[in-house]
Amino acid sequence: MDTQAKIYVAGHRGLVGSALVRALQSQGYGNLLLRTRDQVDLLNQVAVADFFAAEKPDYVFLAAAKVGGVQANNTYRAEFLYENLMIAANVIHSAYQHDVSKLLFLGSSCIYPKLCPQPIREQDLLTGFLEPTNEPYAIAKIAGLKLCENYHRQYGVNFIAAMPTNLYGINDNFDLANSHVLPALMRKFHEAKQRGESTVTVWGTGTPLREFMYVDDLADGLIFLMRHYDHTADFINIGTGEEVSIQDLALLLKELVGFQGDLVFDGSKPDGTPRKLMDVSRLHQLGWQAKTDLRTGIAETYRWFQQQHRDA
Ligand code: GFB
Repeated sequence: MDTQAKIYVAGHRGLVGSALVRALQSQGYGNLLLRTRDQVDLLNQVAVADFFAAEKPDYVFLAAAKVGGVQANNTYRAEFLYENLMIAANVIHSAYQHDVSKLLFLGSSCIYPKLCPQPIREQDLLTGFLEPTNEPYAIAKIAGLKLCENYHRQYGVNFIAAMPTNLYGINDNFDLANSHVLPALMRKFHEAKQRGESTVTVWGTGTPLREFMYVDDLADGLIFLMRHYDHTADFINIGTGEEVSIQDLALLLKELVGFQGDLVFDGSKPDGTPRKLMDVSRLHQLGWQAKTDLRTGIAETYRWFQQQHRDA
Protein backbone atom coordinates (compact mmCIF):
# COMPACT_ATOMS: atom_id res chain seq x y z
CA MET A 1 0.00 0.00 0.00
CA ASP A 2 1.81 3.05 -1.34
CA THR A 3 1.70 6.13 0.90
CA GLN A 4 0.05 8.06 -1.96
CA ALA A 5 -2.64 5.40 -2.53
CA LYS A 6 -6.22 6.65 -2.29
CA ILE A 7 -7.59 5.01 0.84
CA TYR A 8 -11.29 5.15 1.69
CA VAL A 9 -12.03 4.72 5.41
CA ALA A 10 -15.77 4.03 5.65
CA GLY A 11 -17.01 5.03 9.10
CA HIS A 12 -14.16 7.45 9.84
CA ARG A 13 -15.94 9.14 12.74
CA GLY A 14 -16.56 5.93 14.70
CA LEU A 15 -14.38 4.19 17.27
CA VAL A 16 -12.54 2.03 14.73
CA GLY A 17 -12.59 4.39 11.74
CA SER A 18 -11.21 7.34 13.70
CA ALA A 19 -8.41 5.16 15.11
CA LEU A 20 -7.62 4.04 11.55
CA VAL A 21 -7.39 7.64 10.38
CA ARG A 22 -5.00 8.49 13.26
CA ALA A 23 -2.85 5.43 12.52
CA LEU A 24 -2.80 5.89 8.74
CA GLN A 25 -1.84 9.55 9.07
CA SER A 26 0.90 8.79 11.58
CA GLN A 27 2.29 6.12 9.23
CA GLY A 28 2.49 8.62 6.35
CA TYR A 29 -0.64 7.78 4.35
CA GLY A 30 -1.74 11.20 3.12
CA ASN A 31 -4.45 10.51 0.54
CA LEU A 32 -7.42 9.54 2.69
CA LEU A 33 -10.95 9.59 1.35
CA LEU A 34 -13.44 10.37 4.13
CA ARG A 35 -17.18 10.98 3.86
CA THR A 36 -19.84 11.57 6.51
CA ARG A 37 -23.23 9.86 6.35
CA ASP A 38 -24.76 13.12 5.05
CA GLN A 39 -22.30 13.10 2.17
CA VAL A 40 -22.58 9.39 1.24
CA ASP A 41 -25.36 7.34 2.81
CA LEU A 42 -23.99 3.78 2.82
CA LEU A 43 -27.54 2.40 3.08
CA ASN A 44 -28.28 3.89 -0.35
CA GLN A 45 -27.08 1.65 -3.16
CA VAL A 46 -27.12 4.40 -5.80
CA ALA A 47 -25.26 6.88 -3.58
CA VAL A 48 -22.55 4.31 -2.86
CA ALA A 49 -22.21 3.31 -6.52
CA ASP A 50 -21.98 6.98 -7.61
CA PHE A 51 -19.36 7.67 -4.94
CA PHE A 52 -17.16 4.75 -6.03
CA ALA A 53 -17.57 5.67 -9.71
CA ALA A 54 -16.51 9.26 -9.03
CA GLU A 55 -13.68 8.63 -6.56
CA LYS A 56 -12.29 5.21 -7.53
CA PRO A 57 -10.46 4.44 -4.27
CA ASP A 58 -7.47 2.07 -4.38
CA TYR A 59 -7.99 0.63 -0.88
CA VAL A 60 -11.07 0.40 1.35
CA PHE A 61 -11.27 -0.13 5.10
CA LEU A 62 -14.92 -0.99 5.75
CA ALA A 63 -15.31 0.15 9.37
CA ALA A 64 -18.80 1.63 9.02
CA ALA A 65 -21.45 -0.27 10.95
CA LYS A 66 -24.38 0.07 13.29
CA VAL A 67 -22.92 -1.14 16.58
CA GLY A 68 -23.76 -1.25 20.27
CA GLY A 69 -23.66 -3.30 23.43
CA VAL A 70 -25.70 -6.26 24.49
CA GLN A 71 -28.86 -4.24 25.16
CA ALA A 72 -28.71 -2.18 21.95
CA ASN A 73 -28.22 -5.36 19.90
CA ASN A 74 -31.23 -6.93 21.55
CA THR A 75 -33.48 -3.84 21.25
CA TYR A 76 -32.77 -2.58 17.73
CA ARG A 77 -32.70 -6.04 16.19
CA ALA A 78 -34.18 -5.07 12.82
CA GLU A 79 -31.89 -2.05 12.41
CA PHE A 80 -28.78 -4.04 13.34
CA LEU A 81 -29.61 -6.64 10.72
CA TYR A 82 -30.83 -4.34 7.95
CA GLU A 83 -28.26 -1.56 8.22
CA ASN A 84 -25.25 -3.85 8.53
CA LEU A 85 -26.39 -6.02 5.63
CA MET A 86 -26.94 -3.00 3.42
CA ILE A 87 -23.60 -1.36 4.29
CA ALA A 88 -21.70 -4.59 3.58
CA ALA A 89 -23.54 -5.39 0.34
CA ASN A 90 -23.42 -1.86 -1.08
CA VAL A 91 -19.76 -1.17 -0.30
CA ILE A 92 -18.37 -4.60 -1.20
CA HIS A 93 -20.29 -4.78 -4.48
CA SER A 94 -19.24 -1.25 -5.49
CA ALA A 95 -15.63 -2.00 -4.56
CA TYR A 96 -15.77 -4.98 -6.91
CA GLN A 97 -17.41 -3.00 -9.72
CA HIS A 98 -14.90 -0.17 -9.49
CA ASP A 99 -11.72 -2.26 -9.28
CA VAL A 100 -10.65 -1.55 -5.72
CA SER A 101 -7.19 -3.16 -5.28
CA LYS A 102 -7.93 -4.40 -1.79
CA LEU A 103 -10.74 -4.16 0.75
CA LEU A 104 -10.71 -5.02 4.43
CA PHE A 105 -14.10 -5.75 6.04
CA LEU A 106 -14.54 -5.54 9.81
CA GLY A 107 -16.65 -8.22 11.49
CA SER A 108 -16.95 -9.13 15.15
CA SER A 109 -16.23 -11.95 17.59
CA CYS A 110 -20.00 -12.40 18.02
CA ILE A 111 -20.15 -14.22 14.66
CA TYR A 112 -19.12 -17.42 16.47
CA PRO A 113 -21.44 -19.89 18.24
CA LYS A 114 -22.62 -18.94 21.75
CA LEU A 115 -21.07 -22.05 23.28
CA CYS A 116 -17.99 -22.21 21.10
CA PRO A 117 -14.87 -24.09 22.33
CA GLN A 118 -12.36 -21.57 23.68
CA PRO A 119 -10.20 -19.96 22.48
CA ILE A 120 -12.28 -19.45 19.34
CA ARG A 121 -10.61 -20.48 16.11
CA GLU A 122 -11.55 -19.15 12.69
CA GLN A 123 -12.72 -22.62 11.64
CA ASP A 124 -15.36 -22.62 14.43
CA LEU A 125 -17.60 -20.35 12.33
CA LEU A 126 -21.08 -21.84 11.69
CA THR A 127 -20.58 -24.85 13.95
CA GLY A 128 -23.39 -23.99 16.40
CA PHE A 129 -26.22 -21.64 17.43
CA LEU A 130 -25.49 -17.95 17.88
CA GLU A 131 -25.98 -15.92 21.06
CA PRO A 132 -29.66 -14.83 20.76
CA THR A 133 -29.16 -11.22 21.96
CA ASN A 134 -26.90 -10.37 19.04
CA GLU A 135 -27.95 -12.87 16.40
CA PRO A 136 -29.13 -10.16 13.92
CA TYR A 137 -25.80 -8.30 14.11
CA ALA A 138 -23.86 -11.56 13.86
CA ILE A 139 -25.84 -12.71 10.80
CA ALA A 140 -25.12 -9.41 9.04
CA LYS A 141 -21.41 -9.68 9.86
CA ILE A 142 -21.30 -13.30 8.67
CA ALA A 143 -22.93 -12.14 5.43
CA GLY A 144 -20.21 -9.49 5.07
CA LEU A 145 -17.34 -11.91 5.49
CA LYS A 146 -19.05 -14.34 3.10
CA LEU A 147 -19.36 -11.55 0.53
CA CYS A 148 -15.58 -11.06 0.76
CA GLU A 149 -14.95 -14.78 0.53
CA ASN A 150 -17.26 -15.38 -2.41
CA TYR A 151 -16.38 -12.27 -4.43
CA HIS A 152 -12.83 -13.54 -4.09
CA ARG A 153 -13.81 -17.06 -5.17
CA GLN A 154 -15.86 -15.96 -8.15
CA TYR A 155 -14.03 -12.83 -9.29
CA GLY A 156 -10.56 -13.23 -7.76
CA VAL A 157 -10.70 -9.89 -5.92
CA ASN A 158 -8.43 -9.29 -2.92
CA PHE A 159 -11.12 -8.63 -0.29
CA ILE A 160 -10.15 -9.73 3.22
CA ALA A 161 -12.06 -9.76 6.51
CA ALA A 162 -10.87 -9.36 10.10
CA MET A 163 -12.89 -10.34 13.18
CA PRO A 164 -11.97 -8.08 16.10
CA THR A 165 -12.65 -8.90 19.71
CA ASN A 166 -14.45 -6.39 22.02
CA LEU A 167 -12.90 -2.96 21.48
CA TYR A 168 -12.56 0.23 23.52
CA GLY A 169 -10.72 3.53 23.36
CA ILE A 170 -10.89 7.12 22.15
CA ASN A 171 -14.17 8.13 20.44
CA ASP A 172 -16.09 5.23 21.96
CA ASN A 173 -19.84 5.55 22.61
CA PHE A 174 -20.47 6.35 26.28
CA ASP A 175 -24.27 6.21 26.15
CA LEU A 176 -25.46 4.36 29.24
CA ALA A 177 -28.19 2.33 27.54
CA ASN A 178 -26.64 1.48 24.19
CA SER A 179 -22.88 1.35 24.66
CA HIS A 180 -20.56 -1.56 25.43
CA VAL A 181 -19.60 -2.48 28.97
CA LEU A 182 -16.24 -0.74 29.25
CA PRO A 183 -17.29 2.81 28.29
CA ALA A 184 -20.60 2.39 30.16
CA LEU A 185 -18.89 1.43 33.42
CA MET A 186 -16.20 4.09 33.01
CA ARG A 187 -18.89 6.74 32.78
CA LYS A 188 -20.93 5.24 35.64
CA PHE A 189 -17.92 5.21 37.99
CA HIS A 190 -16.91 8.72 36.94
CA GLU A 191 -20.36 10.18 37.53
CA ALA A 192 -20.89 8.25 40.79
CA LYS A 193 -17.57 9.62 42.07
CA GLN A 194 -18.50 13.17 41.08
CA ARG A 195 -21.92 12.91 42.74
CA GLY A 196 -20.58 11.17 45.85
CA GLU A 197 -22.80 8.11 45.32
CA SER A 198 -22.16 4.91 47.27
CA THR A 199 -22.90 2.26 44.60
CA VAL A 200 -22.56 1.60 40.87
CA THR A 201 -24.77 -0.90 39.08
CA VAL A 202 -23.12 -3.55 36.90
CA TRP A 203 -25.43 -5.43 34.53
CA GLY A 204 -25.80 -9.20 34.74
CA THR A 205 -23.91 -11.53 37.06
CA GLY A 206 -20.36 -10.25 36.46
CA THR A 207 -19.24 -13.80 35.58
CA PRO A 208 -19.05 -13.56 31.75
CA LEU A 209 -15.52 -13.49 30.38
CA ARG A 210 -14.49 -11.02 27.71
CA GLU A 211 -11.36 -10.03 25.83
CA PHE A 212 -10.76 -6.29 25.35
CA MET A 213 -8.50 -4.68 22.78
CA TYR A 214 -7.38 -1.06 22.67
CA VAL A 215 -8.62 0.41 19.41
CA ASP A 216 -5.26 2.00 18.47
CA ASP A 217 -3.73 -1.49 18.57
CA LEU A 218 -6.54 -2.71 16.36
CA ALA A 219 -5.92 0.07 13.83
CA ASP A 220 -2.22 -0.82 13.69
CA GLY A 221 -3.15 -4.48 13.19
CA LEU A 222 -5.61 -3.65 10.40
CA ILE A 223 -2.98 -1.66 8.50
CA PHE A 224 -0.61 -4.59 8.98
CA LEU A 225 -3.21 -6.95 7.50
CA MET A 226 -3.91 -4.61 4.60
CA ARG A 227 -0.20 -4.59 3.81
CA HIS A 228 0.70 -8.22 4.49
CA TYR A 229 -2.38 -10.48 4.37
CA ASP A 230 -3.79 -11.38 0.98
CA HIS A 231 -6.95 -13.26 0.39
CA THR A 232 -6.78 -16.99 0.89
CA ALA A 233 -10.58 -17.41 1.30
CA ASP A 234 -10.03 -17.16 5.06
CA PHE A 235 -10.91 -14.31 7.39
CA ILE A 236 -8.73 -13.72 10.45
CA ASN A 237 -9.28 -13.11 14.18
CA ILE A 238 -7.75 -10.05 15.78
CA GLY A 239 -7.52 -9.80 19.54
CA THR A 240 -5.16 -9.89 22.50
CA GLY A 241 -5.60 -13.53 23.53
CA GLU A 242 -6.27 -12.42 27.13
CA GLU A 243 -9.58 -12.42 28.99
CA VAL A 244 -11.07 -10.90 32.13
CA SER A 245 -14.37 -11.39 33.95
CA ILE A 246 -16.85 -8.52 33.89
CA GLN A 247 -16.52 -8.32 37.69
CA ASP A 248 -12.72 -7.94 37.47
CA LEU A 249 -13.08 -5.42 34.67
CA ALA A 250 -15.46 -3.43 36.89
CA LEU A 251 -13.00 -3.55 39.79
CA LEU A 252 -10.17 -2.33 37.54
CA LEU A 253 -12.29 0.54 36.21
CA LYS A 254 -13.37 1.43 39.75
CA GLU A 255 -9.72 1.63 40.81
CA LEU A 256 -8.54 3.64 37.77
CA VAL A 257 -11.43 6.10 38.00
CA GLY A 258 -10.98 6.36 41.76
CA PHE A 259 -14.53 5.46 42.87
CA GLN A 260 -14.67 4.47 46.55
CA GLY A 261 -18.11 2.81 46.74
CA ASP A 262 -19.45 -0.69 46.03
CA LEU A 263 -20.63 -2.67 43.02
CA VAL A 264 -24.25 -3.87 42.75
CA PHE A 265 -25.07 -6.56 40.17
CA ASP A 266 -28.39 -6.26 38.30
CA GLY A 267 -29.47 -9.78 37.37
CA SER A 268 -32.42 -8.49 35.35
CA LYS A 269 -29.98 -7.41 32.59
CA PRO A 270 -28.62 -9.96 30.11
CA ASP A 271 -25.18 -11.53 30.48
CA GLY A 272 -24.90 -12.28 26.79
CA THR A 273 -22.51 -15.00 25.74
CA PRO A 274 -20.68 -16.63 28.71
CA ARG A 275 -17.17 -16.50 27.25
CA LYS A 276 -15.60 -15.01 24.14
CA LEU A 277 -11.84 -15.37 23.77
CA MET A 278 -10.23 -15.29 20.34
CA ASP A 279 -7.58 -17.72 19.19
CA VAL A 280 -5.08 -15.28 17.66
CA SER A 281 -2.40 -17.79 16.71
CA ARG A 282 -2.91 -17.22 12.99
CA LEU A 283 -2.32 -13.49 13.46
CA HIS A 284 0.72 -14.08 15.68
CA GLN A 285 2.17 -16.41 13.05
CA LEU A 286 1.96 -13.56 10.54
CA GLY A 287 4.15 -11.54 12.89
CA TRP A 288 1.76 -9.09 14.55
CA GLN A 289 0.47 -8.82 18.10
CA ALA A 290 -1.31 -6.28 20.29
CA LYS A 291 0.91 -4.25 22.61
CA THR A 292 -1.32 -2.20 24.93
CA ASP A 293 -2.32 -3.96 28.16
CA LEU A 294 -5.80 -3.37 29.58
CA ARG A 295 -4.68 -1.13 32.45
CA THR A 296 -2.70 1.16 30.12
CA GLY A 297 -5.47 1.29 27.52
CA ILE A 298 -8.13 2.13 30.10
CA ALA A 299 -5.93 4.83 31.64
CA GLU A 300 -5.43 6.41 28.17
CA THR A 301 -9.14 6.24 27.44
CA TYR A 302 -10.05 7.73 30.80
CA ARG A 303 -7.64 10.65 30.24
CA TRP A 304 -9.38 11.34 26.93
CA PHE A 305 -12.84 10.94 28.51
CA GLN A 306 -12.03 13.48 31.24
CA GLN A 307 -10.66 15.93 28.67
CA GLN A 308 -13.91 15.65 26.68
CA HIS A 309 -15.91 16.35 29.84
CA ARG A 310 -13.77 19.38 30.67
CA ASP A 311 -14.14 20.73 27.11
CA ALA A 312 -17.89 20.13 27.19
O1 GFB B 1 -20.08 -4.93 26.16
P1 GFB B 1 -21.37 -5.66 26.13
O2 GFB B 1 -22.59 -4.84 26.01
O3 GFB B 1 -21.35 -6.66 24.91
O4 GFB B 1 -21.53 -6.53 27.47
P2 GFB B 1 -21.11 -8.22 24.62
C1 GFB B 1 -20.52 -7.35 27.96
C2 GFB B 1 -20.90 -7.88 29.33
O5 GFB B 1 -20.84 -6.79 30.26
C3 GFB B 1 -22.31 -8.45 29.45
C4 GFB B 1 -22.00 -6.77 31.07
O6 GFB B 1 -22.26 -9.60 30.28
C5 GFB B 1 -23.08 -7.33 30.15
O7 GFB B 1 -24.18 -7.80 30.89
N1 GFB B 1 -22.24 -5.42 31.59
C6 GFB B 1 -22.14 -5.05 32.88
C7 GFB B 1 -22.60 -4.34 30.88
N2 GFB B 1 -22.48 -3.77 33.05
C8 GFB B 1 -22.75 -3.29 31.81
C9 GFB B 1 -23.17 -2.01 31.34
O8 GFB B 1 -23.33 -1.04 32.08
N3 GFB B 1 -23.34 -1.88 29.98
C10 GFB B 1 -23.14 -2.93 29.13
N4 GFB B 1 -23.33 -2.73 27.81
N5 GFB B 1 -22.81 -4.17 29.57
C11 GFB B 1 -21.51 -7.38 22.24
C12 GFB B 1 -22.45 -7.75 21.13
O9 GFB B 1 -21.70 -8.33 23.18
O10 GFB B 1 -20.16 -7.43 21.84
C13 GFB B 1 -22.13 -7.04 19.89
O11 GFB B 1 -23.77 -7.53 21.56
C14 GFB B 1 -20.67 -7.00 19.58
O12 GFB B 1 -22.83 -7.67 18.88
C15 GFB B 1 -19.82 -6.67 20.77
O13 GFB B 1 -20.25 -8.23 19.03
C16 GFB B 1 -18.33 -6.81 20.49
O14 GFB B 1 -19.66 -8.54 24.63
O15 GFB B 1 -21.97 -9.07 25.47
